[in-house]
Amino acid sequence: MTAMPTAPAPTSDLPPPCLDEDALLDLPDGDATAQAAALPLDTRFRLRDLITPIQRAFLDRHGYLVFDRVASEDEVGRILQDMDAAQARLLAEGTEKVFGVPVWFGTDPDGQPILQRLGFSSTFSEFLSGFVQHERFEPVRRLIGEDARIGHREKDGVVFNRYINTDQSLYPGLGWHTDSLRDVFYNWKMPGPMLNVGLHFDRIREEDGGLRVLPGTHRQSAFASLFRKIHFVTQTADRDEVMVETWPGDLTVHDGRMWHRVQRSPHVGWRSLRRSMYVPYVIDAFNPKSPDAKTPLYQRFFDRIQRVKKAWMRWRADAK
Ligand SMILES: O=C(O)CCC(=O)C(=O)O
Ligand SMILES: [Fe+2]
Repeated sequence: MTAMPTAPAPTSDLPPPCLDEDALLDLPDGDATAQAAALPLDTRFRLRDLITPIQRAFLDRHGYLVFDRVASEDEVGRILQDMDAAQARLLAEGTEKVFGVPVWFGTDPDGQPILQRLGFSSTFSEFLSGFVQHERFEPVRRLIGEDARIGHREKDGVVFNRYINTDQSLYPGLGWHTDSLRDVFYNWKMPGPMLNVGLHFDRIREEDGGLRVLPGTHRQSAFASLFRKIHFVTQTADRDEVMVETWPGDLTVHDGRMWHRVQRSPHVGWRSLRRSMYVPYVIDAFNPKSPDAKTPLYQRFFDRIQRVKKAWMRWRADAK
């Protein structure tokens, strides 16, 4: 049996250099807007003590930012190790929901259960909990709001994802969606501005599938943000989509109103593994979930779909 790879494969290919902003830190807004507009869509930025005028302008214009390897190789390895431990604990305890949010298990290439989506993951790892609160992320937190905090026990908490392409993967990719739809379901109000912060654990090239975004769609009408595509159903590539190539430890910030998807890997088995983690920054009144929290309606709906999918895949595998 092949052991699940905990640490990412060593990367011999280094990312292209980040944008050199040393001489551009005091740009007036108008100049920053013009410079950001002229940058290629795959520009990689360096996370500094402050979000720079160009970074702000790029985010305003396109709806996302990619920060070069904010987590070290050791940190990436340690978080992945703790998520393996969380998987073992969830399996041993037979846990199906954490704070009311369903935990998704698929089947790995060796026929073993594999954790594919875990909400509130920072409550399973002291290291992860400390890591997401590290001071290097202060500029990101303040970009969201002076009073923003990490919702370890709010919304879905820190969400850890594993995508894998196998016969019985519950989660090989993710169709087009905006994250604001979730807020519509949580609060019953139209999507307002919100930023989502993701950490990426694997080297993902264009040909490996991975994150695709539709730049500028965060500025669309609320109607387009709900109906431009069919949420989580439409999978087809869009002419204007941009592939977000990642190296382990990269951080992305994206506007929750922007359309994005995760393209399924064309590889199968462990080679297709892709791991990401999303950190919720919250500005609303403190509203932590209790261990016996009710499962939100939309999650019950998705969970039902996932269960049917799992039963169908099992039936198909047995029929072979
Ligand atoms: O895995 C990713 O990078 C994206 C995940 C995502 O879009 C989501 O969970 O809403
Ligand atoms: Fe998303």
